[in-house]
Formats: sequence, structure tokens, C-alpha cells
Amino acid sequence: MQTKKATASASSNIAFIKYWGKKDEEKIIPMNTSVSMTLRDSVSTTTTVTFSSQFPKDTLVLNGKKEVGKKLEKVSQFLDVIRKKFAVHEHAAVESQNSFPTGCGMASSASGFAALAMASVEALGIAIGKKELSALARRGSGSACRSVYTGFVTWSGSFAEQIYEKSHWPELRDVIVVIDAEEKKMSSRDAMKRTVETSGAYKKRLTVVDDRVEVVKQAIGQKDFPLLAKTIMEDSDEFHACLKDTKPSVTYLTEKSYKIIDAVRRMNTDQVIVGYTFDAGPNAHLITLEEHVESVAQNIKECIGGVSIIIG
Ligand code: 2P0
Repeated sequence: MQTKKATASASSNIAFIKYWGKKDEEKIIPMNTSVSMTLRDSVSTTTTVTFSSQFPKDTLVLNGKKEVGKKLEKVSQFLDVIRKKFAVHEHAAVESQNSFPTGCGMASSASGFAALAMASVEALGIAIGKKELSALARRGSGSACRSVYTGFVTWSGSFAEQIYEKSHWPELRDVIVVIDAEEKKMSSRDAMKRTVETSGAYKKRLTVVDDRVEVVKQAIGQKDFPLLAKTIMEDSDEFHACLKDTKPSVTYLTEKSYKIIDAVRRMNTDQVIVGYTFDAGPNAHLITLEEHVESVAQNIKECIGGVSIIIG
């Protein structure tokens, strides 16, 4: 039996300027440019893919648990894209492990599909460049196309590109406050479609977001932390306002999320040391500099009980 096997790892990323909405639903082409920072190994996925003509169908083991429902379907659809693109006929066995605790409420589609794309092309012996790899990962999940790079990344159109290496600003960290361990009730995929179709605030966002992309790029380039923090908080607020304006509205933030926003404002009274950003869930990403990581984490633990913290 001839098998083709490879293992790859990719880290999750946090969007400083959020991707939300698609121009093309099937191909996953974004409505707006996004900017992100790829996180560390503490928030990563390691995936082993084995292709074999002996396998009657695709299988998925996620964090040691055999998956049969929607998760397997999504992986299988992605493998179909690979099979079609590279004229591959074998099914695959996919084994994936996240570095963060199972069910901690952390999204893993970005790191998951980036690792799966990387492991798949390696297993199949396909030599492709980074842009092509990014475009491939995109077909699994939009945000995954940013996770094939480390450092600071921008995505518009069919692939993402690195704008700065991680070494450009290694002190920049993400203190992730895990509030809710539940899987979110409404998927990003369904929610963003609804926002595009129904929100007036979203239409307005599309007219201003490119300017904000430039400001964030400039803030990263100049390592201007106060400007970066101010701009990512603005973008997160605007993103969640668009969700609220969606009909029917979408709510991801909880009471604890708002308590964290208050705590961030208090921490920034004398000097801007931290900026918050929230994705499609209640967990807070507190962007700060290495020297403030401990005090930010400590402050949050004192203000809000029942949360766990991951440093990304
Ligand atoms: C982002 N998010 O830029 C934004 C901000 C959530 C909020 O990308 O449908 O799982 O697979 O392209 O990538 C989450 O959406 O959605 C996301 P699909 P994805 O990180």
C-alpha cells in the first residue's frame, strides 16, 4: 500500500483590521482588506495528513476525537479542492491537534486550515510558493490564508502577504482572555453573509476601512503602540457595531467582554499600554508589549473571575 504522509504546524492569527464579508462565497474572496499578526506556538495546530488509495473516504481525528459531522464535511470539501486542483484521487486520513485546550472557545479554523494546506501539499510532493499556499488555505477558511505566514500579514483578494517579519516587532503580544468555552452559536460564515445583506453600518464600514488599514500598517511600521492600540480598538468596536446592526442582530460580546473593555480603559489612564480586539466570540485579545504582559494578565484576573489566559 502506497501512502503519502506529512505533518505541518501553523499558528492562529489575530486580525487588527477584521475581515468580514465575501465578494465570492464559494471561492472566499473578501470584501475588505484585513491586517493580522500571526501568534505563537501556544495557539497553533499540528496536522498529519495521509493520502492512500486504500482509504474509502476521508476521516478526521481532532484533538484525539473522531469527527463525523460538519467538521469532517468542511475538511472533506477542502480536500476536494486539493484533489481537483492537483488531479489527486486518493482519500485522506487527517489527524489534527491544537496546542490550546480543547473546548476552550478558541477558534482554530485559521491555524487548522493553514496546517492542513501545508501538510497536504507536502504529503503529495507538490512544490508551490507561499502565495499559492496562502490562496489554497483560503479555500478552507478565509482567515487561514494569513496563517501560512509568521509576523504581520495583510490579505486582500486571493492571497495574503507578509508585510513585516515577526522580528520587526517581537515585543508585541496577545494576552488572550478566554471567557467562554462554548462553541459559538452562529458561525462566522453565516453571520458575515447576513451582515453583508442587511447592515447599513457595514456599507459605511467598507468606505472607511481601507484608510484604517493604512494607519495600522503605518503604526506597525513605526512601532507606534498607542496609534496601533487606538486603531485596533476602533476597528473592533466598528465591527461589533456592524454585527449589532445586522438583521436579526448578531451578538458575540458578553457582560464579561464589556468588563474587560472597562478594565482596558482603566489600565490606559496615564499611558496607552494595551488595546483590545474581539473576533466573532466573547474572548478578548489584549494586544500589549512584552513588558506589560504580566500586569495586564494580573489586572484582568483581579477584575474578572472564571477566566483563563493564554499568551499568544
Ligand atoms: C478575521 N474573523 O479577520 C475575522 C474577524 C472573525 C472576526 O475571519 O467563512 O472562519 O471560513 O472565511 O475565516 C472568521 O471567519 O470565515 C474571521 P470563512 P473565517 O479574523
